Amino acid sequence: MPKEAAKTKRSDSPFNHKARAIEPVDVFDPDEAQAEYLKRKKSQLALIKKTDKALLEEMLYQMILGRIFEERCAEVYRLGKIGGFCHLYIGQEAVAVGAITAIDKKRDYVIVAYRDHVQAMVAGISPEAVMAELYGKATGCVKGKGGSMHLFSKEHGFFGGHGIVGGQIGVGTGLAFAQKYRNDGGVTLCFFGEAAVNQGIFHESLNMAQLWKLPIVYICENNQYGMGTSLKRAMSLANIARKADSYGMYGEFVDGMDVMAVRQATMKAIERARNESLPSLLEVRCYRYMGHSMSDPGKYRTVEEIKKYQQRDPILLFKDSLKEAGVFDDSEFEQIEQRARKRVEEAVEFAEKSPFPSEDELLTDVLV
Ligand SMILES: Cc1ncc(C[n+]2csc(CCOP(=O)(O)OP(=O)(O)O)c2C)c(N)n1
Ligand SMILES: [Mg+2]
Repeated sequence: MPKEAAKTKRSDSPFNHKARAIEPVDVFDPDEAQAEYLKRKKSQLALIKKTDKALLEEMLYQMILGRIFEERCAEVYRLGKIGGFCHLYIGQEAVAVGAITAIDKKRDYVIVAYRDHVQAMVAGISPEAVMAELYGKATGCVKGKGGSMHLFSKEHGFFGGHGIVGGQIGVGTGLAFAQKYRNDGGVTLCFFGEAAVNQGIFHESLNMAQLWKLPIVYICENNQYGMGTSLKRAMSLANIARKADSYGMYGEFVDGMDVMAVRQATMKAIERARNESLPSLLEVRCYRYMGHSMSDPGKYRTVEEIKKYQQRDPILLFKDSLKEAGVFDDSEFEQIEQRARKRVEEAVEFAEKSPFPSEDELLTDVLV
């Protein structure tokens, strides 16, 4: 061994993992939920005051519609109306609504994972077409052949609904490449869960996107859990926003319980993508209330933990702030909720009454 190397102390060595390991960041402390709620309300109020009332109403409506739609999905799933897997989004509504209301629907794209019902509706696919798709009916947005995990609509720039964890990160990067190649001014929002960040595709895609300056916003919905594994047990560096540094990319942490904060951060990232052709990574920290899918017994966390997050519920927080800002009164809230409830019932009725695809449709639009 050369003399120089022999002199190097073990703790100085770049190969000594103990010396170099970065401590995982304890990303959530449920006990701080209430303090966070009050802090959030203050900053949310400031953004609400700068936002148009019609847009605020649309955002609240979409969040409530998403919540009621998903609660109804759980009911009809248990009645055996929906086959296959079904992953609910309850608790995460502020992410889809905050981010997708920031896009230009005429030219931007959205691509997501399998927890996709609410994102699809905010992107413009009707609740009827989504519910019918879950029922496997011919009137669904994919003619009943995609089901819950594979919602899709070219007309709405909604490119799935993907069941392979992280698969959509590569496809989304390709969509942004196409937008840049065509120079059409479009931007892609690419959503994925925090468990997808450990996949190679995340790192390969971010590297390319920064290198080729692609107009994409990577939105990591960090709901803290994969199927049943908590982030803290599975990721060496749990501060996902910082991973953007590895690629020289802009990275930011966003509170996913705050719809206005999500919208604000997404608007800025879209601007960066559209005007400077630069990608961004947003780590949006949120929480899912339901199991991973409808068949999850949920043994990996406590009821108390869920209840603590529900104190910071994104819909409650938004309603509280809107009320305090004097935007809506109780009767207006009631009307918005009734409108959403009615629409969900219409969607269920539509799905119930719709026919299943006919036999001659069996092999059309199917790629194997
Ligand atoms: C490549 C791949 N590996 C494993 C699975 C099985 N699987 C389905 S969902 C999931 C967890 C993903 O969690 P996350 O990305 O955090 O999204 P979330 O479900 O929390 O929205 C796993 C491991 C899969 N579908 N694809
Ligand atoms: Mg997750």
